[in-house]
Amino acid sequence: MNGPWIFALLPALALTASVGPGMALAVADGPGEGVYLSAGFTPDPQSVELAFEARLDATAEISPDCHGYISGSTPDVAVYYNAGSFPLILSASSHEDMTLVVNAPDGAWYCDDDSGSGLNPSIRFGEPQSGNYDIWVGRLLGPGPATARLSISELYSE
Ligand SMILES: [Ca+2]
Repeated sequence: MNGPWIFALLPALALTASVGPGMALAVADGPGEGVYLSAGFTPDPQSVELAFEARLDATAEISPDCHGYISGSTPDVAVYYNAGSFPLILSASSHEDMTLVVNAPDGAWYCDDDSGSGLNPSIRFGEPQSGNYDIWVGRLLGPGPATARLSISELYSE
């Protein structure tokens, strides 16, 4: 299920997570952002405003279960999460129909289209693992410029 570019990128992502923000090691297809969060973080939610060019078809590149066009091989936001007893809820909002694509610490892909409010994507990890969550927001309608607010929370979904 993994696209070839994912295999090529994994070592760079792991290194990036350990050194914090700065995606210079990764493919230059977006600014990327590294975030470290520990269970019980405040403020909650953590919001990240994203502006990106939707280019890669997640259905073709990642999994038939995934939808939307993502920016590229570099995640929009890479969250290193130190888990506790809370759930981890990743969601996004936009003026248009968006999706979420997440590669979780277990190595699996988690994708969603409309599980949040309205057409917002939302993915809830009930018993999240500690580790790196690579997160992309996808534009459902196709390639093109997009803006979205990504929300990282233990309490709320967009
Ligand atoms: Ca959606």
